[in-house]
Amino acid sequence: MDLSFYVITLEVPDLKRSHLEVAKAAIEGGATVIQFREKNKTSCELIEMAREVHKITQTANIPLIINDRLDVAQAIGAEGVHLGQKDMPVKVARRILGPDCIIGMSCGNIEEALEAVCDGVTYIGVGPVFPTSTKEDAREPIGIEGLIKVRKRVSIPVVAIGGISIENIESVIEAGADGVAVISAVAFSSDMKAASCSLSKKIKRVKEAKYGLK
Ligand code: TZP
Ligand code: MG
Repeated sequence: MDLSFYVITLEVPDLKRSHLEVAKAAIEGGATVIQFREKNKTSCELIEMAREVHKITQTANIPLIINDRLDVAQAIGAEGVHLGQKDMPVKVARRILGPDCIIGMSCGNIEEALEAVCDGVTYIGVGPVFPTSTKEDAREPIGIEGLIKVRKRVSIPVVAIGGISIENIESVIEAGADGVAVISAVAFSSDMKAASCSLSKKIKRVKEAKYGLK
């Protein structure tokens, strides 16, 4: 599983952008995983929308992760779920979803990260690293130093999130993040595919320089 360029979908009505359009452009631009994140729709609507997004992630052969909603993930056969600190406990989710399902968890400090690892998550989302206005109830940014501290203590994949853009993405990879999750850097950009392309190329370039990967 390649978590390096993790794009989270957002509907942007002002720009007439749907989850599907964001996901499509992100995939065309090199996203390696898509998270469907929607907090204001009925279950019926969520299932319908997530199913459409799943069709294109399946064609692209990349995982689809559903934010918060295990039931929606199960209903459409998504590859994973992403849970927050106040969502269903990871152990319960793991019992329901089984050993092969991807389970991610948002963590903002070392304690949360260690607990998530103990509980059997597949990866942790660490942040917000930088200030973000996309998540209303986001906690204080932990900065690159906070990210490095968590990175040093866990050996499972770390996906950095929060305020990541083309300007600061290099510092996040240099800090040891396996992947980078973005919302606004794609969904609010003037050209979503071009923005995704630039981000994914930069991730590859910095990783190759750091780890010597091809
Ligand atoms: N969790 C922590 S920060 C954040 C989430 C969902 C929002 C990330 O959005 P952006 O626009 O990439 O800062
Ligand atoms: Mg959540």
